Amino acid sequence: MQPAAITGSGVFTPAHVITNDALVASFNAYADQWNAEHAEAIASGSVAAIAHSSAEFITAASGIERRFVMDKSGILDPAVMHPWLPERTDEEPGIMAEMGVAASRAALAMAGVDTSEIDLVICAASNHERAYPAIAIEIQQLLGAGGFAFDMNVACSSATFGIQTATDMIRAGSIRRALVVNPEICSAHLEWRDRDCHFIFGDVATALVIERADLASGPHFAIRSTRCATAFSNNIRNNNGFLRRTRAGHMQDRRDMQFMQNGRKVFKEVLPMVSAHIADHMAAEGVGSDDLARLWLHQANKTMNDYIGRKVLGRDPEQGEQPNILQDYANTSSAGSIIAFAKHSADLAPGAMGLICSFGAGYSVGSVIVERRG
Ligand code: CO8
Repeated sequence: MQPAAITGSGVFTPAHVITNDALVASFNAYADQWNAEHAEAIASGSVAAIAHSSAEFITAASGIERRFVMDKSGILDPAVMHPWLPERTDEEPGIMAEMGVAASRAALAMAGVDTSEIDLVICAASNHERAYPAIAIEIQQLLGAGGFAFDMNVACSSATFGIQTATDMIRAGSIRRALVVNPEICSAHLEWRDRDCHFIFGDVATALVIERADLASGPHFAIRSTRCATAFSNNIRNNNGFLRRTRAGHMQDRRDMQFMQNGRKVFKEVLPMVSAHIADHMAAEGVGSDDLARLWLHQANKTMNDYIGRKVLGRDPEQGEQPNILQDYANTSSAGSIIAFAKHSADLAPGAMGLICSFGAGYSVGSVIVERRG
């Protein structure tokens, strides 16, 4: 069996930033406008007025302070409330492929790997902008990579499930080098008109080069072990899909065609699932809490991460042991733990161990135990 290693990581960060204050100002203007337009119905009690959002609530409930998006003009326009991402011709690179290529180039440069040496591209993300041809094959073509490529979707856990898939292929000897790419345009899928969730997501793309450990040309992270698990739940759900036009009423602007969640239930049910998953994975690998120098967790909620950090380490994590990036990026679905890894791993000394963990819709949870080498 060939051991695998993460040899490069890259992050593409969109140019547009929305602070909580700017987000709340536009949401409240939208709410005031909607309430004025529906004043009679609100007065008669047939519809409820839309309540104002609050930047203080957002920071206290989630830890999020701002988010990057591909287009903020539409999101912040109370008459629009979604991003504008103009359609491209079939001859132009797609927007997801373009973001993925930017992150991939950074990861390849860090690994010192030429695109022609890549045998596999996985585009692992929560949404894909079309059904076919696969975004991964477009990324493969734009990069000039070899081998084969395919798309994967396990919502927030897409990246860790992608890492396991690539690692297993390297172990089995069917490939030597893989790119696992996570372009996430969460802003196009989020309901910006719903104050319960309008603050949660941002856009980004991340990429990892995973190769046979003996091919690594510089410092890298040996992948000691990966573990994935799923358990069906409707608490994070989206009912948009290719059967839409076959169903009466599905062509309307229905709320359940965007991101839906019961946040409180997710919080209560996912936390024990993730804590037990990590504990079992560590025990199976003979890794104790004292052996872990760093946790790169899924970036959904600061309180959630604080809780998981305490459970895994058996104490409050020290400064830098469990880096959060959600204050700057918000929840970027599958890319969150990889941004944390990319930005907060270079300082680890050889022999130091860390754990990447993602969790979310499905439910799904994926963990990867790595060790710094070189
Ligand atoms: N401003 C002011 N007040 C608000 C706001 C707001 N913006 N939003 C809600 N409130 C109010 C509520 O109405 C409620 O009022 P009341 O008590 O009067 O009913 C009160 O504040 C408390 O609301 P909540 O109970 O909803 O607040 P919570 O403390 O539970 O915090 C969170 C909400 C932050 C959403 C929290 O529940 C949470 O983080 N839960 C975990 C969620 C999570 O991890 N989900 C994972 C989803 S990501 C994923 O799986 C990927 C999916 C696929 C990607 C999709 C891409 C878009």
